[in-house]
Amino acid sequence: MAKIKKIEAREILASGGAPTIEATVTLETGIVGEASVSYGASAGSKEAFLMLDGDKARYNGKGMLNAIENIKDVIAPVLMGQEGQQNIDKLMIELDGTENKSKLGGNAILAVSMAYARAAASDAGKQLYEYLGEIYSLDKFNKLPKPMVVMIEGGKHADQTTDLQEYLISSLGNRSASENVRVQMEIYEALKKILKREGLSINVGNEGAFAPNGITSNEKPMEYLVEAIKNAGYIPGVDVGISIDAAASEFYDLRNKIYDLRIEQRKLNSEELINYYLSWIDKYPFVSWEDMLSEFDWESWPTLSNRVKISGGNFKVIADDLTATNTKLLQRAIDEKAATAILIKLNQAGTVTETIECCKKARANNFWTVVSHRGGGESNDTFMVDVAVAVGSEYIKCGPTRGERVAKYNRLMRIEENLK
Ligand code: 2PG
Ligand code: MG
Repeated sequence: MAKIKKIEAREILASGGAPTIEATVTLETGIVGEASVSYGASAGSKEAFLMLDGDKARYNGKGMLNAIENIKDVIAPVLMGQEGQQNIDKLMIELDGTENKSKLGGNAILAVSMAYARAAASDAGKQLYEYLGEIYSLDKFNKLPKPMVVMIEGGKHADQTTDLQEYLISSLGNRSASENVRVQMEIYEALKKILKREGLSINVGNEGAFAPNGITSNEKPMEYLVEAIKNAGYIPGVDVGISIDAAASEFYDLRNKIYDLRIEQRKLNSEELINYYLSWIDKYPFVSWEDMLSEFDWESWPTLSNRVKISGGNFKVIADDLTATNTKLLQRAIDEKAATAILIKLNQAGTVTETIECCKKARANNFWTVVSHRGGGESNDTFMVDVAVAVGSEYIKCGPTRGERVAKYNRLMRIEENLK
């Protein structure tokens, strides 16, 4: 029996130096589960509500004491003596009663949901990914997710770099998880040498990827990545490929329906932007393109997906801000053929159950899932890796360095060892 006896919550620091919520759930058996929530820098508008205090006298308004109070005063009394992940999540969703968890805060609800999952998993003597697989009746996985590693970052994750937010290396082939991680890190080192040679700084951004300023075009980083792959002794398109996350909502001027590519001093409409992207297709071994268009430009997404296909682009079009780990939005993307893959972030959904349900729907419709870290406020928690393993995700997306990022790859390698 995994009945809840006690729920505690507190502020701890996330990667950006502002607080996040850590929750501790104690079961009647005395078993304890702890978890902390991550949140983004370039968050989409459809995500579960991130409740911040807004009190400028504390952490510039970014405190989370109000959300924590909701856990202690509103959520905890209702959950006492309750058990079962789906039941716990449902009770919190009902208690909140809003579409986007704005009453209690998605951060409050998710912290409890994740901490309960940890407690229940250890109560059952199971690894978290095993527990998730069992309670959500997921198919047994036969492969581990591959790393999709942010190598160069710009946009909102850095200062004065590219307009596009992320340039990533995605593992290909049949290497083990630990070998994939090794290959990625060797490419990261090779990239460092190239950037130094080019006179660019090797400082890192929010996600531990290089964030050199002074890059003159949005295409340049892809040239560096291809060179880095080769210099490290690997074959582009065979051992690893390239992914991009444009995070295009961030440079979309909603009023004028124009994309503003600042470093190239170009303002493009949707059609022009798509043509600009398509000119890259034959030059680079792409694995995926994420959020290449704004979440407020839905009608252009099917055009992009279709034009990628007819241009011979054999890679995935990933929706992130567009779908926000929300099954209704995912359904719309499926119906309208707006994308072919979905980024999965626990805090976009706001409960473990909704996150997994979204992954299941994606899988049932042949969409890839890519479980992702967050930019601005990543916690040290590795829960996302267990989700990725449990749902048989194709990739996990995470930065290459900084403690909160390497923790994810370390968890993946430990899981691989467990499975041997
Ligand atoms: C993204 C994420 C993670 P953020 O857009 O995919 O890289 O960024 O968490 O800032 O939204
Ligand atoms: Mg994204």
